[in-house]
Amino acid sequence: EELVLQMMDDLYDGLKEEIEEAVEILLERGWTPYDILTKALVAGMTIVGADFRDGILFVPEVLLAANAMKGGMAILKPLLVETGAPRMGKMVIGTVKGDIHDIGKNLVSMMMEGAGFEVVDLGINNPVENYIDTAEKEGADIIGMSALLTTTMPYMKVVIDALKEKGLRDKYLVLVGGAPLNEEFGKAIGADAYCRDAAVAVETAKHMIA
Ligand code: B1M
Repeated sequence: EELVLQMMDDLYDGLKEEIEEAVEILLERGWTPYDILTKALVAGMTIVGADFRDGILFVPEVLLAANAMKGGMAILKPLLVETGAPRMGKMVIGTVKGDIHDIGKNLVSMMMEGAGFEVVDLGINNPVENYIDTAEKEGADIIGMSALLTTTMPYMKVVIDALKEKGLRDKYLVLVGGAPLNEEFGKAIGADAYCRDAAVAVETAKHMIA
């Protein structure tokens, strides 16, 4: 669809209002929120990511793109987070210490809420205590961690090791995700599962909680 290609351009150029308008138009045309999210917004951000990696785009431009993406996500959020779904369990989720990427985490939060999970979002740059203290205080079932940097993903093991030390590891389902991770890494650090994307996070949580 032509509008989707236009959205990819607009996301690339960080045009928030244009993105918001296009999201509204696709909704009117009967697109599902999930398809808009994955086929337009996430697909567009993948192109931004490739050019960022290749030194064609720089941080200020990527920030604008991220901001435009968030504008689109804000419209989709209430639609993805439909009320009335049965309560499935509670998840504490955050991006790990040293890492400020939050778009993927926000997406996981939204989709988990949409699937009926209660979500406590810790935001970015979280030390061990934030995860453990909040999970304990909130009576959570799941701890979710996100990392987008190869330099911050090892911190997930620090959190899991701290859970083990405190004798709390088995109390929680620990799910991890983020672009640089893989199945093998998830196993190596002792997580219950690596989640490739937000949909997999929802399916995994449903499957393992039930
Ligand atoms: Co950054 N950045 N960035 N960045 N950035 C990456 C990650 C990078 C791969 C770009 C590149 O070089 N190609 C690269 C990392 C390289 C590496 O580690 N090997 C990188 C770098 C280097 C950096 C800086 C160091 C750049 C600098 O300053 N020189 C810096 C680091 C700052 C820090 O964190 N300390 C930095 C900064 C930034 C911005 C601030 C400009 C911005 C972030 C804005 C924001 O998040 N609010 C940014 C962005 C936007 C990106 C890219 C382009 C896009 C990330 C994104 O939002 N993707 C990214 C390139 C890329 O990933 N291709 C890049 C869309 C999102 C929907 O996908 O986050 O993967 P993702 O989430 C998916 C899944 O991974 C999964 O589900 C999500 C949805 O399906 N998932 C989970 C994620 N978390 C999960 C948690 C779960 C489950 C599933 O828990 C249960």
